Amino acid sequence: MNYNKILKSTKVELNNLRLDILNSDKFITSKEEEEIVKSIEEKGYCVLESFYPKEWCEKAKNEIDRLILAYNKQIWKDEAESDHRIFGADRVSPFIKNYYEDSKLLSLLQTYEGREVKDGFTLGAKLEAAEGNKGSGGGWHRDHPNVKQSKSIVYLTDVSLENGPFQYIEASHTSKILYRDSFNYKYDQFQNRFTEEEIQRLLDKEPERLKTFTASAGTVILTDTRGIHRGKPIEDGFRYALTNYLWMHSNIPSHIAKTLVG
Ligand SMILES: O=C(O)CCC(=O)C(=O)O
Repeated sequence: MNYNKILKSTKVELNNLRLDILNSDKFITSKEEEEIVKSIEEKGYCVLESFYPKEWCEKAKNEIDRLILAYNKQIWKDEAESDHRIFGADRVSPFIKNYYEDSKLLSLLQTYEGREVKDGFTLGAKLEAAEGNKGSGGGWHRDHPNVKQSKSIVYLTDVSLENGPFQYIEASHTSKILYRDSFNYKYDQFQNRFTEEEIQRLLDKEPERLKTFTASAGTVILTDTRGIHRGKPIEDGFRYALTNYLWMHSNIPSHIAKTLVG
């Protein structure tokens, strides 16, 4: 057993708890916001339908296409050449910067984390159906085993079961459930990548915890990607999305900062 890791993780957990208690209603301005934050706390996500209009989505989608050409050498692609990622699209597109700065989304996620945003960026991504793709994010994973990671994802195109929807294992972001699941389904509590078989073990017993977010363009998903998630492998067509990655407890880690365009 790695006692150092456990000690460090316990400290982080206690600090999370302290911030949750101290700041639970710091940025809340309405009952509606309270309900949204509660949903993220309990389930790990909240869906905001028709958050942006279709014309806005079309413009943002065109911006992604423009950036893919303009920053061709700097965009990240997976092995199957399905996932095209512009890390830091907000740095090179004023239109996308408006999404990064959306005050309502920022306020909700700040409230959820109990502190203010320190650093972050917008990922602009185009997914295309391609043989052997693993889906957005490269399969089931959590971004961190013991630190919250707030993200807001907006679909810019309609997303059906075939277009690589975001998927989430409900409530897998809370410490209590994380420890319970790792005991019940025999994986390490610090593990952040999961095989299909490991996830299937959980889903065989608790199939209702698999959430698949099919939705129309303009839908926003607020989520804590400390929970287990992935983009379902894309079978048909394409999916365009913008994702805000927010850090409240540190700056953007250096290995990610290196990938930002511009
Ligand atoms: O875009 C998605 O559906 C999921 C992306 C993801 O899991 C990631 O980038 O960590």
